[in-house]
Parts: sequence; C-alpha cells; structure tokens
Amino acid sequence: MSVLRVEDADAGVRTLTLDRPDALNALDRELKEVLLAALRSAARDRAVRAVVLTGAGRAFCAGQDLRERGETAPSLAIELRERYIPIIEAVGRLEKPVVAAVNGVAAGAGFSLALACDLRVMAETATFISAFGRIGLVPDSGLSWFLPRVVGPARAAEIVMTTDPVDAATAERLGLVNRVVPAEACLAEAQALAARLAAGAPLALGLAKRSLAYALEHDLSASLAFEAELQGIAGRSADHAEGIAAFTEKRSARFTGE
Ligand code: T3D
Repeated sequence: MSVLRVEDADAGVRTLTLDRPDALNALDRELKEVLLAALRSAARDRAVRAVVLTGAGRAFCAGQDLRERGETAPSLAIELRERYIPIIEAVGRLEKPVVAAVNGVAAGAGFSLALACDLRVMAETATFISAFGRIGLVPDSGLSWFLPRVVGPARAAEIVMTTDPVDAATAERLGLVNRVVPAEACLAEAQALAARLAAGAPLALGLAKRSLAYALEHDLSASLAFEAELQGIAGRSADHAEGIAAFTEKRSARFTGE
C-alpha cells in the first residue's frame, strides 16, 4: 500500500493525499520520494490542471518522521538539499495552481509544505506549528522565507521562537490561509476551489504563478518588464484568442492550454 494516494477527478484536479495517518503523515524517506515523483508527474501531465495536497486522518503533516532520526541520523543539511528542497521547489515550479487542504495539524516541514502551496483552505480545528525549535532545530524547507513574507517579521519571529500553535482563526486573520471551513468540508472546499481554477486558462495561470513569484524578489521596474515578457507569451496563445471570442460571443470560454 502506498504512503501517497493519487486521485484524479473529471475537472482536471489531481488530489495527492499523504497517507501515513498513524504517524500524522510524517515525512519518511519513502513518502518524500513518492511525493516528489507525484509532483513532477503532475507537472508533466497535461490532463492535470490543478493539484490539491492534503493529509489522511487527523493531520495534514507532522514534518520529518522523527522515528527515522536515531543515532545514525544523516547530515540534515544533506537531507534537506537532497530531499526537502526538491519537494518545495517542485511545488513552486509546478505551473499549475496547488491548493493545500490543511485538514489538521501542519508541523515543522509540514507547515513549510502548506506554505509552499499557492492557496490554503484550513479546517477550523487545524493548527500550524513551527515545531523545529521544540527539537533544537531551525526552520527549514522554506519556512523562514515564506513566513515573514506573509505575516511580517515580528509575527514570524513569534511563531518560530515560541513554537506556539497558530489556530485557524489566527491563521486566517494573519493571512496565512485563504479560508477556514468546518473540518468535514475542508477537502471538498479545496477541491471545489481547485476545480474552479482548473477551468481557467492553464498557460495564463502558470505564467501568473511565475510572475507573482518573480515579483516577490524583484523591484517594480524588473517586475513590469517581466510581466510584459509573459504577456507577450500569453497574448500569442490560442487560449487568449478563445477568451476574446467567448467574450465577444457572450459565452463561457473553453480553454485548452494551447
Ligand atoms: O531531520 C531532518 O531531515 C531535517 C528536517 C526537518 C524537518 C522537520 O519537519 S523537523 C520537525 C519535525 N516534526 C516535529 O517535531 C513534530 C512532532 N510531532 C508533534 O510535535 C506532535 O505530534 C504534534 C504537535 C504534531 C501533534 O500532537 P498530538 O498530541 O496531536 O499527537 P501525538 O500524540 O504527538 O502524535 C500522534 C502519533 O503520531 C504518535 O504516535 P503513537 O504514539 O500514537 O504511536 C506520534 O509519535 C506520531 N507522530 C507525530 N509526529 C510525528 C510522529 N511520528 C514520527 N514523526 C513525527 N514527526
């Protein structure tokens, strides 16, 4: 039985479910490998237009599987370079919307993984925990990059240094998540949001994701130039022509990604 469930829906939404509920979906060697492979496969598969990432059982993901970390622990720097960083980069480089259904606790690298996604739907019973400090580690897998950008440096420092759980209401107030819903509706809400996005123009959505990421790291002039470059690409697409035709004919557009 796989530690990752991969399910496709008609709308072009692929749901990836971390499936180690007894360990709160902690990331062991196998789960990291299959998750990376699944993200790369979703990137290549033209039928996949949006991805939902969630966890089985009562957790989203409790970060690194600590049971793998005994006296024979590997260099954590190597572990991050070889296993975690490729996963976080695969989410960012996947030019399709990735929606996290944060169904339960997201701790350590599980918190980072949720923040790497483009959008987050959070169960009202779920929490985020920067658990690293509790075991004498520093934030990794992008948490120290994502968190201050979303909540500002003071809040980020508080979340990281106290390691206190951030409840769903606070997460929503801080802008850490897009919406908070009853726990039983979390996955369906995330999938509905993903299906809505999957009906959009795939090329334009992918380029918009690239543009937003670029703008976080560049000044206005560079971002304006990058937008113009991307618009040049989008403007030559069949989807743009279809969007104009649908507008003129007062009908819904049928985007193909061409
Ligand atoms: O090492 C490297 O490669 C470097 C990279 C590091 C990245 C990281 O993610 S470091 C941070 C690792 N994660 C943590 O430190 C979180 C550890 N877990 C917890 O603090 C708590 O479990 C939670 C706050 C997440 C939830 O607490 P609670 O009380 O709801 O559940 P619990 O009773 O602690 O856990 C339930 C079961 O899941 C339990 O197993 P058992 O006793 O029923 O057989 C527990 O051991 C297991 N579990 C929870 N987290 C992990 C885990 N098993 C392995 N690894 C875990 N991370």
